[in-house]
Amino acid sequence: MSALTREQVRMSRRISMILRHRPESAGLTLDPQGWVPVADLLAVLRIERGELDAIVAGNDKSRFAVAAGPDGVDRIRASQGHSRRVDVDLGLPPAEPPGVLYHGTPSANLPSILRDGLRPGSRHHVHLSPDVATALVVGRRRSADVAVLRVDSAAMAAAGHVFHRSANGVWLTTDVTTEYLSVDHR
Ligand code: HQG
Repeated sequence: MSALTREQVRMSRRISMILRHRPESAGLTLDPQGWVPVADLLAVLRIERGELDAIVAGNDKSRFAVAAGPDGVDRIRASQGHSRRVDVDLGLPPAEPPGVLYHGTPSANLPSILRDGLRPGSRHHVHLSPDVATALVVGRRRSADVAVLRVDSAAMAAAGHVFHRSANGVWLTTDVTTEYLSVDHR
């Protein structure tokens, strides 16, 4: 994977903001599954297709997906992470999760999480990581003092909770109640 330049990282953040949170700020409307025509996004960003492709390919978490629509026109969407205020259904099929998943969070959130469970907050889903290393990276976005929670996803799945796996490997579920949570380390 090629590293992005600073300018490309800045552009990538802007694309995340548009495709996950505020499409209207760029005059764009997402389709019900979250896609917009690539050409429309290029016009907003005033960049060439090659530059967008480099940003998509070099993105450290493969945040964006590009695919031809039924009409043959190339479209782009964010693979996960949309705000609840953006009415998008990615249409991901239910998936059988691994037996254990992880969630990294600032240690300061622990008392509240152990009382109320994991909530999706402003997003559509709670985001879970397949391993501790990934969970640590997610938590460190917000704090140097990170705790990692273990999620008993096997028991959740057995109890009928639905999981989805995003195109870039993030596990998504609606919420995680406290009975399925334990502190892996803090
Ligand atoms: C916390 C990144 C107190 C939760 C990552 C988290 C991910 C609670 C914060 C994606 C709580 C929400 C999402 C409760 C949850 N009490 N705090 N009851 N329930 N929280 O950003 O999981 O780089 O919405 O622990 O890789 O940190 O953007 O969720 O700290 O996939 O592509 O509330 O964002 O991807 O924060 O991260 P977020 P997240 P990108």
